[in-house]
Amino acid sequence: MTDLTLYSMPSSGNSYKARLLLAFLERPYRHVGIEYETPELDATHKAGTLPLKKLPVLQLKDGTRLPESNAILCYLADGTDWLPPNPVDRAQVLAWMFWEQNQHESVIAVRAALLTYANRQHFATPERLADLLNRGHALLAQMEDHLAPRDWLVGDFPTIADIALYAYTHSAASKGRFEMDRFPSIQAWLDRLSNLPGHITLDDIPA
Ligand SMILES: N[C@@H](CCC(=O)N[C@@H](CS)C(=O)NCC(=O)O)C(=O)O
Repeated sequence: MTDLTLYSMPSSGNSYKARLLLAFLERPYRHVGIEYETPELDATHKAGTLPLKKLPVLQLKDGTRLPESNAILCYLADGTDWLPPNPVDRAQVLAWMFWEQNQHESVIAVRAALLTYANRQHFATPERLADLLNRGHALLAQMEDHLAPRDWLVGDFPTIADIALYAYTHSAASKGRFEMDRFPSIQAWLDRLSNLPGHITLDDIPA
């Protein structure tokens, strides 16, 4: 029996963030998978299950439903080693998580979605794809410079900033066709995170 229910989209990096932290924390939860472009997603919208009309959503024991992947990470990480208690370190973690949402996701994840989801393909003009590729490489270069002298984004241990950025960076080559060979420090950081005990892949969907 568990107190938590996660509504998540199996193919989505934002939903993967929550599944990944729950796995690292070894927290049991009920999983409700709702995929893009399905009648289940339409029904979920009609039922009003998603407070901000997007997945993932974490439902707590008292019925409270938390939206926004990075807010869910903050909630789950509170009191654990994944969110530092020091206010300065904590603010640095949040800074990377805001950057993930307002810079990285809107380029790296969007190009991957344009190349992956059938109903987005008419938006995928060569000009748009090229623009996203250039902007993505610039963002990845920023991460590369930051990670070159350190193992983790903030401090000496992995935090939820690493999980937030890992979610779409780990598939940037396979889904977004970004040239990840140019970024060896990012590759080493991805390997470090994927070698942590409890790591699951995007495709490890709970039954
Ligand atoms: N900022 C949100 C973005 C969530 C989001 O865009 N979710 C998409 C999947 S990645 C979704 O729910 N799409 C379904 C829809 O728009 O109907 C977060 O980080 O949770």
